[in-house]
Amino acid sequence: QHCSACDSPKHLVTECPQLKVPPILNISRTHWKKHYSGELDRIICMLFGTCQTFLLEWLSFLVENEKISNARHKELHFVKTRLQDAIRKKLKNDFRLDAFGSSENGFGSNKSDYDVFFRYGNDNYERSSEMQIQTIINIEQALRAARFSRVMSITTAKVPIVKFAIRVESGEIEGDISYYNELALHNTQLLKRYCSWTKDETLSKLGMFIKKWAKNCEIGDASKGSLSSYAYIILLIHFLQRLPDPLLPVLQEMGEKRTIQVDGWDVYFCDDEPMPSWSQCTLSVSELFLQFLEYFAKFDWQNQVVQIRQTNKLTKIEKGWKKLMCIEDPFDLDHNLGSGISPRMFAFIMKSFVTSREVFFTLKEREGFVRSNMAAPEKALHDIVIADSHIARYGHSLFARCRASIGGAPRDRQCFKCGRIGHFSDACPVANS
Ligand code: UPU
Ligand code: MG
Ligand code: ZN
Repeated sequence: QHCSACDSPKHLVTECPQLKVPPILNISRTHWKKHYSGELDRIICMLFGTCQTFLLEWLSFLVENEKISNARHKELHFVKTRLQDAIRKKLKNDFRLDAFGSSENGFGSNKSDYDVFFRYGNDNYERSSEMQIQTIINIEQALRAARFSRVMSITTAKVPIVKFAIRVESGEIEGDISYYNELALHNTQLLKRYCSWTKDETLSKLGMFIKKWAKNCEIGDASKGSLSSYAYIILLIHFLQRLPDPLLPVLQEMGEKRTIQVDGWDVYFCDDEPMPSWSQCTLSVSELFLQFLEYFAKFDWQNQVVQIRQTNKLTKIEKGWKKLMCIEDPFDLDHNLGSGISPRMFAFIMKSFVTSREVFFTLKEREGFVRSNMAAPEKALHDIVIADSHIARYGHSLFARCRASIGGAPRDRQCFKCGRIGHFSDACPVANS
């Protein structure tokens, strides 16, 4: 009798301590809401960069998640030009580059990577997998020759990419180039449109906070066996669509529905300007964050699929999906964003939801911090700076508490040299490049 999850001879998989998820405690929301939700709101806003922006530069050593700035957009544009120049030297054919992902979808920060999609100008170009890989290798050589740093192609992934880095004034920008990845352009536009449906950038704020929270808990990196940040955004949109007072509509069901085919999938969604005051939801960002954690801690993963394309529920039986976590891509309906999750990782992700919910719910008053003084406009600037740096530090200490109570993520499937999944250390492309 061996445990099929951790290989221990001492118990069966049903008893495996690594697969145990702690129980979900009942916590009174009223007390928390009255006394502490305002502080968490401030932490979330601050990471986003909308509180006291004139102070943020000074605080940037504490706050590193500001939403993408115009200066950053200019730098990204410069990188795109450099990429174009480099590739043009190597490839004879006409081509174009389009940015997608976090730099365009409303969930990007000044630290996000830069995702670029390469295609030949002639759209009828052959797209066989050999052709794809050859193109990726050509791009890799072009970037090496142009002295981009850390250039490396990953041709074994579902979507082959070339990774690169480049120095710019503000530091270093990392990026990925993929080939014929047109659906990603459409899901980028869909996410961006969802962002425009919430007031005060609520969706962007929450999404960026959740991405940061997931990275902090080591559950936000698909290359290391957990979920991509894109998957967390899909979880978030799903949750906001299903609140008693929904914060978001289901855009793929709205408007003058018609079919728009891309790569064999329907990429239609209602792209109209959002209706002001469409939502009746009055929950604050901190309440939404905690309910998000609770929703997925209690989610019926055994039977249900998380999806954002229809109001009706979707079951795993209907899809014929059997994985532990089923998260459907909004357009590529064959793509389960949770397909790479092992039983151990699943348990670890669930534990992160349950435990973080408790950490954030038991927000305690910070030492030496007087809440009533916070917003008073007559308060000296000096005091506001102190209060803001306290808030930022407090946010960090909460994240540290989450990490400490969850423990480290399972690493059993990872290469011990680079920490990624999909190969073992003797075949590590990072160590051998
Ligand atoms: O469409 C997807 N599906 C995914 O499962 C993951 C990502 N994406 C798109 O790539 C989506 O538009 C997202 O906002 C964007 C950026 O994702 P990121 O920063 O994780 O970079 C990805 C990279 C490393 O996984 O490979 C993408 O550049 C590319 N990738 C895809 O484009 C990976 C998986 C994939 N599609 O399905
Ligand atoms: Mg990205
Ligand atoms: Zn490796």
